[in-house]
Amino acid sequence: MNRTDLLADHDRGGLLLISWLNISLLDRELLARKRGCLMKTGIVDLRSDTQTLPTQEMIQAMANAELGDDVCREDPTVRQLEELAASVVGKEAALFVPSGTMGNLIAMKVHTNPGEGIILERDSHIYYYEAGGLCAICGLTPSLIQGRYGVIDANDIEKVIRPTNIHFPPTTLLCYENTHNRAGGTVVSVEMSKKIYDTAKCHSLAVHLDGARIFNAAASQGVDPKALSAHADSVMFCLSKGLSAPVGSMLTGTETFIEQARHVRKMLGGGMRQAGVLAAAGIVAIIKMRHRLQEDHETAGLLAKQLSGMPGISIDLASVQTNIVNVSVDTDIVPLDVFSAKLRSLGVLVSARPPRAVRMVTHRHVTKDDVRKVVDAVYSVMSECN
Ligand code: TLP
Repeated sequence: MNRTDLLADHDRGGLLLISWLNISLLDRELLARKRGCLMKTGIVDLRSDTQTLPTQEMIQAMANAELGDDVCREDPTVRQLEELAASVVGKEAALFVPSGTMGNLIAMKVHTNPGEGIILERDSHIYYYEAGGLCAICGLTPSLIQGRYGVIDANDIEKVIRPTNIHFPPTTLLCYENTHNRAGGTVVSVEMSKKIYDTAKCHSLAVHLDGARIFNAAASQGVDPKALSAHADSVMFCLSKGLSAPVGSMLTGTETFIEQARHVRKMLGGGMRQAGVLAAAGIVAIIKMRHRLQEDHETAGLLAKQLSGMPGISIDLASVQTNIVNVSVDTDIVPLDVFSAKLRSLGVLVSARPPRAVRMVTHRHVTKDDVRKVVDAVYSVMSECN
């Protein structure tokens, strides 16, 4: 990237605060890649599948999208996306929301009242990564269950439901996650989903599925996503992860639920105006991009196999079921931050999972050839530190 290019970006308002002299070579490469949308630069970015950039087809669809004010329900492209999203997971209706976090938050708010109790897996995204919204905004008290590979055992649900008693918050909602992010993209089977749902229903609980990566879950089992979403009253899924849309998630459920959700979305400031410009990319994500996810799973499997067994590295191969690989590092050999920094200097970006692991996520921009580069980089860091 040269100075002229940078200034051109500067003119567009994209890089106002970044001076040419202050950005590292790596940052320059990252910027170049972002500017070029899909330009390959040699960096392997495994931090998340949220790093995927829109496809050319998405950009075209965004440029041509028919628009209107979606707060007034006048954006035809958003309406089309919502119908498509509902049908793909077999629900009556859907709502386009800015993020997965907001989708989960709205679901909790609609299903519960402040002062009630919610059941979650101990490492679930809603509990661990969503800024405490369940307590701060919904006023819920969480009861946590330790899952196995992120999957709740239905028998444990009863153990955390408190009896009806003046001292306890009444438990009204159960949320589960498929695939489970922190457990390593692990999958809840159709059978387990049914057991969880049936048990929750025996106790009159509402059930919400954080299906940010439900299409990965479906692809890895070779089932229709509807087979999984059937075992939840509401389902959230993301368009902006492995599916490559730049922004947005879908919340789905009954018509009544979505009507209430639309109101809560407005309350939270998530009502968007000409959002069809984003929804257009979401439509391509659902129609096209979900069908290629198995490729990412194969790349992750290859990566995991090639890294496991390397001195100082360990991977639970049973946890590698979709596109996430949790890699444990012997921190007596190399501290985690040094490991990540050294990989970064070799052009491999990972996210830290302290105290002893990093996460590597495969997606559309990570090829099977890149796996070689990552394996060589890890080998080089471990040999240097040993
Ligand atoms: N996960 C992100 C980070 O927040 C960790 C990632 O890089 O994986 N549910 C699940 C299971 C998720 O993995 C995520 C995002 C969300 C919800 C929230 O989605 P966004 O980021 O759109 O709010």
